Amino acid sequence: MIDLYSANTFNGQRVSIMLEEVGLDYSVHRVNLAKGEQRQPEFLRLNPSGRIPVLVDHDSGNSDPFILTQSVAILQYLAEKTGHLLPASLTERAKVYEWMHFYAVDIGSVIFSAFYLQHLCSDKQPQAAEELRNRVHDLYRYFDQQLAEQEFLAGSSYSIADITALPAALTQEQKLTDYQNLTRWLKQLKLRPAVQRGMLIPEGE
Ligand SMILES: N[C@@H](CCC(=O)N[C@@H](CS)C(=O)NCC(=O)O)C(=O)O
Repeated sequence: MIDLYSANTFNGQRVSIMLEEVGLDYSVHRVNLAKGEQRQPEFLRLNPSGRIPVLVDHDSGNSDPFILTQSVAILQYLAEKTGHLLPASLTERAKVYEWMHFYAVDIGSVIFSAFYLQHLCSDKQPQAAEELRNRVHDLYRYFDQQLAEQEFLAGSSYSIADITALPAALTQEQKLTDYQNLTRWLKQLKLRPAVQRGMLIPEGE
């Protein structure tokens, strides 16, 4: 059995899409970020950095429940645990990791920095936030080029690289229409039942 502590954000949705794709049994615990539940002592015992998502695997083979944070590491763990959504060959897997890191580091962290500058920091800097959002938009060009040559981000198979990129790109869909291949990929992936379910988990936020 798996416990997922999550909220309706890109990082949380990655993991819920993955759990829906691989079909493992799991329970969802919604963490209300607006109410600061991520800073409560019981949550900090799971993740001292006070952030979702957190996965607790009671069937890892270890004697204690196995606690894992960082959405991309969780996707990798679940792919290895189940044998799904990660290619068998070393070089094909390496391409999956290349696109996962491109997205999570170069795009995901910049999206967060823009949000921080616009909404969270005490001296708000909307112009700097806008520049970062433009940078993100430019970086999507490389995803578009990649998807012109192959069906999925890291090759001919759907993988955890696609799941890493999907939630944030889906919410930006209307702004990405000049990227035709990315748009084709988004339309294709949002038809997947596991993606549709995962994007709505946890309910209520
Ligand atoms: N790199 C981490 C980022 C986790 C993260 O920033 N989570 C956010 C929600 S998307 C959070 O819990 N923020 C709460 C806070 O900072 O108080 C991951 O991929 O899991």
